Amino acid sequence: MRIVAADVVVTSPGRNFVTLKLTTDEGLTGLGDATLNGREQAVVAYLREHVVPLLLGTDPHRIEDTWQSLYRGAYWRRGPVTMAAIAAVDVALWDLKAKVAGLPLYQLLGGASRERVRTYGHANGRDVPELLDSVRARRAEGYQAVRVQTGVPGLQTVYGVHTGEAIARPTHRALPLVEDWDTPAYLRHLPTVLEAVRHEFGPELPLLHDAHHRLTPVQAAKLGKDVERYDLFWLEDCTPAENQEGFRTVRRHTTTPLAVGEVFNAVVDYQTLITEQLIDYARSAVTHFGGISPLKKLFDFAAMYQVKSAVHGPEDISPVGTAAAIHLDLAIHNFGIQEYSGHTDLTNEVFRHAYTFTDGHLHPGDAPGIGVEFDEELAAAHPYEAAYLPVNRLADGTVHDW
Ligand code: KDG
Ligand code: MG
Repeated sequence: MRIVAADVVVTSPGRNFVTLKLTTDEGLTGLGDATLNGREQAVVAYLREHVVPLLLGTDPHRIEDTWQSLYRGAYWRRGPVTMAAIAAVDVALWDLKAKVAGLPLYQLLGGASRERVRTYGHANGRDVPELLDSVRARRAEGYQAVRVQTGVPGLQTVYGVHTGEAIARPTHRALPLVEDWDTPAYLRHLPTVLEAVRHEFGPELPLLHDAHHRLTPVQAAKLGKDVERYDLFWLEDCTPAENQEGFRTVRRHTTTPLAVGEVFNAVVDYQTLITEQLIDYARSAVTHFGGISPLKKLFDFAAMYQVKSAVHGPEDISPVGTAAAIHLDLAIHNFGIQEYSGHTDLTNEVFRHAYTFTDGHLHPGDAPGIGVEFDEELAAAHPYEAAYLPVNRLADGTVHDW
């Protein structure tokens, strides 16, 4: 079997998604997600100009060899654009291999290690009453674990809070939305929010919170300590993790569980964090980490240190990337939780998928491959729209981590 076509399609059924479709001489197709929020066209060019010519005529069964040749053969290592492009190829090849076998992908990854995959959903509000309503709404949808984000008094727009032009949804306009940030105000406010949520919903509901890379290690350590009594399932991205050693300070001071990794794209990014057991959950996405092959290796490595999986699953991962994650989640032993925001009805029409969401849990379904069909005609009716993620500034105008 040979690859005879490799098409890269950008569609925007509400937001942009980049999809790679590989076709074989036997007429089989495999899909991969290459969406890099706010930088989509860079991955499109990387795939079309540099990767597709290398794939045509090759044997799609040679997944590891293809991965290694795209990674090592480029000489230039890592980076989100490269790794999103390689991820799309890797997932499309796994999709093809599983279709040839006539099996859902999780069967090729070792088979099911559980019946279904626990998820968490996103609750948010500009203030506490709005947040409490949002938690109620997520619970009514079936979620059994909830991430809570609120506005901060004195700030106009804060990460994770829908204010019309919402969270990780890029705004379709020429320049990024500018948000504001004040770390001391946030550190004072968050414990009062968690107090209100625990008071309303009791001690059992698993609660998560995302600090979105905004704190220094010592600020993160203080926050972790201050919120210990609210028993978070995790505190996410409490400090920028390129400085892996920074987590030593956080870990030394708090028993609040820590989750990190959505902006990482290689196993080595986690080396200190995992070998020193500085985190509890590894949060990379199939789509940004080079695909299923390296993410499986990461989780096997993490398992030796009792670190669990928590695959990144916001709206900006397409249903193709989501499906790939659910197959992996079902198969690995050290599964922790899966982030799941769901997609709009239109997105789910463009990407018809076999995975299902019931009682806060996902199942990949038993269709051969990853179980996603791409409606290219509908995709073409919703072309690319230029979009940026927001940027963050302090009161004096200094750019801060978003
Ligand atoms: O594109 C950026 C988003 O994927 C990110 O901001 C979402 O932090 C995020 C999360 O935890 O889902
Ligand atoms: Mg996050």
